[in-house]
Amino acid sequence: MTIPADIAAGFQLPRPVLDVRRFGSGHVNDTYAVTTGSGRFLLQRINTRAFAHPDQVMHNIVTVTAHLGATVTDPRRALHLIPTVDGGWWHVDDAGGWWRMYAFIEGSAELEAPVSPAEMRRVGAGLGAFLVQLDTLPADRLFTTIPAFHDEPRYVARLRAAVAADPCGRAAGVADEIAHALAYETASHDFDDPALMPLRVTHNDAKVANVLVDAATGEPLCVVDLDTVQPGLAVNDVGDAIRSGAASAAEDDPDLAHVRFVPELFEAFLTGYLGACGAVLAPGELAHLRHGARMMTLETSLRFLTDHIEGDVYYRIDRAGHNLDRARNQLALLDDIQAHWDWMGGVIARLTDAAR
Ligand code: GN1
Ligand code: MG
Repeated sequence: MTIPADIAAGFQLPRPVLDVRRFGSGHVNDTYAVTTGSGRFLLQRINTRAFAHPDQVMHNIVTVTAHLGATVTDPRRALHLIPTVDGGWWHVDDAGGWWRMYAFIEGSAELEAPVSPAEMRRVGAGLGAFLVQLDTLPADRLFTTIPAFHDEPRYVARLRAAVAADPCGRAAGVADEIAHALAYETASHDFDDPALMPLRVTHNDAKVANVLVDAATGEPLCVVDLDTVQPGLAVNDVGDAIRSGAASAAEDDPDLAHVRFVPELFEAFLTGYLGACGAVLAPGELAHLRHGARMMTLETSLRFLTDHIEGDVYYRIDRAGHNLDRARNQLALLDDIQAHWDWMGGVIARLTDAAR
């Protein structure tokens, strides 16, 4: 059994370590807050089921944090890795677990739906600034640590394979949800053509909770949870922010009467985002912003539903049926995004004209 307090001792920390406790809301990695005599730190175990090459994940994080750190003077505006006692960036425990540590960003807050329009505009500004900062880091400097991570036709195929294998006998009970998700199969091909948009260094898990804001002023501080940073499409980051932030409820709210797409939050996000990075985006990216929202909501629908059918093997769950609740919630949001399709196009045309 690995004790996080022992692991913490493997990093270059001020002594003594006073307290180690679970922290945060991630579904994949394990995160702990480590309190020392002078300052707090964030200790994380990388989930090697999700990330088969943790050394490549760490290469990407070291590269990106160094690039971001070089452009900011306020330490709260970039993540800082803490080296191990022997000068590396990660510690492998006796059980083969991979651990890394960051300085804790004090006085920060993590947002979760429902957020306010002012908050959503700041999330947009924070994510747009992140894109601008990383525009000067060539995507081929990073490894693709999760191949085909946002390849929706592959997630459609995986859902079909899970239904065919049906390892837990759950498929018949979710026939309606399966049909609902598969009704969006055509949309899953929206980004099949690689010439549509440039590959950039993108976050790939850009939900609003991953844009830390100042707890006192609400200003965006820093984009966190960099494990999935790899070559990708900017519009998928836009889509993740919209599905997680322009929604009236958290992604696992089981009461579907709560789940709505919130038009003013979509507009607030894009106002902040395009204000920060509109000048840097390519025409193909500007043309596919709303497709990103549909694509990422479809993706979470497919992945949560597949995980439910496969027996909850990927996402951490806190209750029976949690992944099914998540899937139903995201499908309801997907329908409401689709219902606003033309409206979204009008808003994007207006905002991109204004940015020109
Ligand atoms: C996972 O672990 P967390 O919460 O950062 C997942 C994302 C999903 C998200 C849904 C590596 O992110 O892709 O969008 O859950 N990360 C991975 O909340 O699979
Ligand atoms: Mg993540």
